Amino acid sequence: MDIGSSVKLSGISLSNPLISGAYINSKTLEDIEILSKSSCGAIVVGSISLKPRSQNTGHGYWRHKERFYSLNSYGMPNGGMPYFKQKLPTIAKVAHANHKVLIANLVGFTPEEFIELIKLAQDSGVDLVELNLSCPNVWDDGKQKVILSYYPDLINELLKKILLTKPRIGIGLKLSPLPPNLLVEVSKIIAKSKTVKFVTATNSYPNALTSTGTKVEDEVIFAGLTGRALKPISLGMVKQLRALLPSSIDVVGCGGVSTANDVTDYLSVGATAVQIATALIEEGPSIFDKILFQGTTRF
Ligand code: RRO
Repeated sequence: MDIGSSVKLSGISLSNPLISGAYINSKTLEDIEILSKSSCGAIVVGSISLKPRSQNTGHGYWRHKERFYSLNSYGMPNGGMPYFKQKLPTIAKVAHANHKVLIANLVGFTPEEFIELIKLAQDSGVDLVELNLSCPNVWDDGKQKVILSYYPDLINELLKKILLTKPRIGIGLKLSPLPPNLLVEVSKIIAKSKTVKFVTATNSYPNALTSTGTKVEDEVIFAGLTGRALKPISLGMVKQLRALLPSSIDVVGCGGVSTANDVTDYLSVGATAVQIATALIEEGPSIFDKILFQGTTRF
């Protein structure tokens, strides 16, 4: 399997199937300038929320000493509408000048907030949006914000409201790791929504702890699990989604990708492309060159 060839994601050509996923260094114009110089096919900017958010206190990121997994609890720090209204058009221009597709990862706390953010992306020259239905680390006053992926009725309501606005931009959903029954239910909603062009599986597994603790501060105890340990779960979800969704909806693999073999694993179960995030933290943007030039030991 050739992982260096162009692919079409929701009708848009990527020079290769490697996408830099939303992570801690994909939130500013300067971050995107750096990622634009890498050899990925597309860049995700975000997560972007309506209001600016600062990082949860504490380190935000922990790695297992043998790198079996990582944990994060950043809490979605980003400049919000004030920053992105000004910078997103330039971010899109920078990505396009470097032949990268630009995907904006958006987080609303109500359907109306999602709709406002979709409009911002549309008006700023972004190519696709990815609605983040899966951020595990947002806590206000000690209470965790709802992780939409686990609430099919709320997803249904959100997609119906978005459809009424007749969005011009292709819309994707980034999901949490889901158990099989919920996955079937959510897939049915996505399949009949007429709103969704791609699904990314998966974001981090919520509310993880290590034996040494992941305590950030008293009210923020848990973190999202990513990296190698997540890959079998995300890979299984991609295969299930590919069987559950119509072929008009693409599936993007995400979880534990750091080698060419990881990429072929996802593509071989039906992913159109893959996102890389934890390995970007660990290895930096040269990860894309490493993957593209190392070749695979299978297929
Ligand atoms: O910022 C975060 O803590 C975060 C986000 Br928005 C997300 O979607 N997934 C994640 O693991 N961390």
